[in-house]
Amino acid sequence: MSTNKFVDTREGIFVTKPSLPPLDEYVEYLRRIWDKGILTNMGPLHEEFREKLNDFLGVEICLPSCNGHMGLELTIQAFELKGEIITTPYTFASTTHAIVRNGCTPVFCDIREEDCTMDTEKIEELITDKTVAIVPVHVYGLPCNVEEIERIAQKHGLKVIYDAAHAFGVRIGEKGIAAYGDASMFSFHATKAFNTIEGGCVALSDAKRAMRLYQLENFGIMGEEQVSFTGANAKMNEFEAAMGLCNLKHFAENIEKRKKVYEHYSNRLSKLDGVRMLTPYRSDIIRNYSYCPIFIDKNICGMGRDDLYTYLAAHNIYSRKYFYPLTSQFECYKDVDFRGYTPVAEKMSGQVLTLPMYADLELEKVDCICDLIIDFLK
Ligand code: T4K
Repeated sequence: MSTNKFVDTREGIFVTKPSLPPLDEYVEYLRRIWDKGILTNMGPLHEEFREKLNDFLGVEICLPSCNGHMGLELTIQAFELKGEIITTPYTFASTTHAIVRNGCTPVFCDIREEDCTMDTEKIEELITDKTVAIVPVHVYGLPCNVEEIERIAQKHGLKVIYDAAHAFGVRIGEKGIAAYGDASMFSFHATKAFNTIEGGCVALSDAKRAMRLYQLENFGIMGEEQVSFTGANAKMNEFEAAMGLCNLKHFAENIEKRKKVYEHYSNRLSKLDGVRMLTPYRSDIIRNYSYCPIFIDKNICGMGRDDLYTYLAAHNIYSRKYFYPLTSQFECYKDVDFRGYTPVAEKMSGQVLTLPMYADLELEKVDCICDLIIDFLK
């Protein structure tokens, strides 16, 4: 049997690199796991991490999960949604898959050029009597227009479940991002600004739905002899919770480092002809600098995004095209006619290149990457 190799083992600078805590801090937690012999199934470190997350996100209920995707998929199930769900195709496979795997139909709303989030002016025209929810994406950690989404959802009686996979630690003014919508899913994958190796969490305020989600994460088991729901296995294990407890201590410092990297890129690239970077929809947003997307306008630069991607790769700089193609263009959906006209999403998807971005990326390396981009576009 041959296996696909997923993890990139080339030498070079990659789009991201996981933040790891000092090893001895992690080993301290490992000792606790060894002492107790509890490795998973909502053990003591899971519970400690859960409480820390509640405080950090400023929410009453927050449930860790084995990854962000299962958190989102099971949240849709916990809310018992059946029908059409308005979402955007400018996202990772997970968002659309979570909707489809629940037997719901995604209806694609276009995005805004300024920040690639859902264009709230286009939502209402997509609502029908089958619409049950909106699943917007805080893409790259840039918040959607949460006030407008809330207004529309209340007017039409729709649930709002945010794909906040990229948005851990983001704030809108005084409020943490998890305060908005009926639920928000955060991803703690190795490639994210905050990681638990694999992992994620869902913040939500409805205690009944939260209890359902908790049970769905453990096969729908209610007691030793009672299984009430067709759940899955989406529990975060103790090793992941330990990584979360360690990384949380270094999160603020890591975001400061990311900010420096992002601003360095921005100073050097954002004013170039034909190159654009994104702007949050409000000036009081505290960002987490999850990603560094730039958009290349071929009509102005002469060269397109794909040319730049190849050029950088030839210099061992491995950028990524997050998010190309749109999820609506995936092979697995080629025979499905999902509703939605998304020309802006298509345009942005054809122009985007996400540059290497991580806390320990040296500014000299950022300069080398910028020099290559500037030389290439000349
Ligand atoms: N919603 C949105 C909007 C999302 O973006 C995601 C995930 C989800 C939902 C679902 O959340 P999770 O279920 O994943 O928690 C990566 C991540 O696997 C995925 O979490 C992420 N979004 C997506 C945007 O990116 P790939 O397939 O591009 O990852 P991969 O393995 O190519 O890694 C990218 C680069 O990172 C590599 O070139 C090298 C570096 N890397 C990667 C890993 C895994 C490392 O240096 N060390 C590592 O351990 O999907």
